[in-house]
Amino acid sequence: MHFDENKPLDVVLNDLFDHYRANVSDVNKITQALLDKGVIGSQEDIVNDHIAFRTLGVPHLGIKSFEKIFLAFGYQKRDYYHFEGKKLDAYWFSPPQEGYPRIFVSELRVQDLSPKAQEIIYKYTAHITEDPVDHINLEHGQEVADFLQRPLWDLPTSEDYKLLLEESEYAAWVIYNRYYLNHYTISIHELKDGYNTLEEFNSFLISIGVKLNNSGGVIKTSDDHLLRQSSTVSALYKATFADNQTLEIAGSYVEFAERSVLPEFKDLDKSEIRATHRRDGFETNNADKIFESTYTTQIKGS
Ligand code: OOG
Ligand code: NI
Repeated sequence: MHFDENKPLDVVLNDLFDHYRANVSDVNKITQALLDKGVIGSQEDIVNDHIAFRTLGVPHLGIKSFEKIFLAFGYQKRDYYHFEGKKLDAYWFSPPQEGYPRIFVSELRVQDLSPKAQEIIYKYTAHITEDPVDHINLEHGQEVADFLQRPLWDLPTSEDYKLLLEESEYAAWVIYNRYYLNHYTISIHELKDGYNTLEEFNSFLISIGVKLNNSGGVIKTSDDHLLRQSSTVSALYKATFADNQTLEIAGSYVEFAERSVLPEFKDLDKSEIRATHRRDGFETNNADKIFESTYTTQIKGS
């Protein structure tokens, strides 16, 4: 994906992707292998199904604050999802026009954590008493892009990080990685024959040595069978903490989505099928397992 840079949203999406690609080696590895095999002619041929962000459910840092950016860019807030065991809430946002990715934003239910975990999260975030987003000019793409790379709170100590990790892997991820882009998602159904089903695409990924999340099975399938998703497992990154300790921790990952044509459009000719004819939105049970792409159980497991 690459946008023309004439709109603030284009600048933001390009900048997010550039930083993400520079950090997550699986992104270039997969793109290069697709180029080498002639599946795509350039990186721009990859259709980005959605991008995802994680937030903390404390005043001024949750979805209600974060969403202002994308609502200003014309995104629409859609369905709500709840993840009881993981103590998360989420919404997805549909793009202002075709060709732009959906956005999935989740939020940690901080009030449901232990007093100790809450105390750690508030230690880093209590100084934020206004929505940080309110202080940026949303008409200025580069300003928004820079904001999304700027830490809003201090680096945690390794001790705080480890305490959070024991109780909520998601909490530990956000306290270190902040609003950093969590993943982008390759639309598998847009690729050419031989690569446009998740079974075929996953064999290709395995053949180039990419490790896949196997929580609940490698392919996560929605109840209506129309949305199928897989994802890589995050690499481990050497991270330096406020106390100068270093730990190997999870970063971002890559996702793959296959959206089938809705039953009412099943008789359309292949050449007539557009994005609007396919299954939209997300699925709680798929998402629940995809979150684990940054969890120690997936990273350390075989
Ligand atoms: C998001 C996990 C859910 C999806 O497409 O359902 C998800 C996350 O790991 O933050 O990406
Ligand atoms: Ni996703």
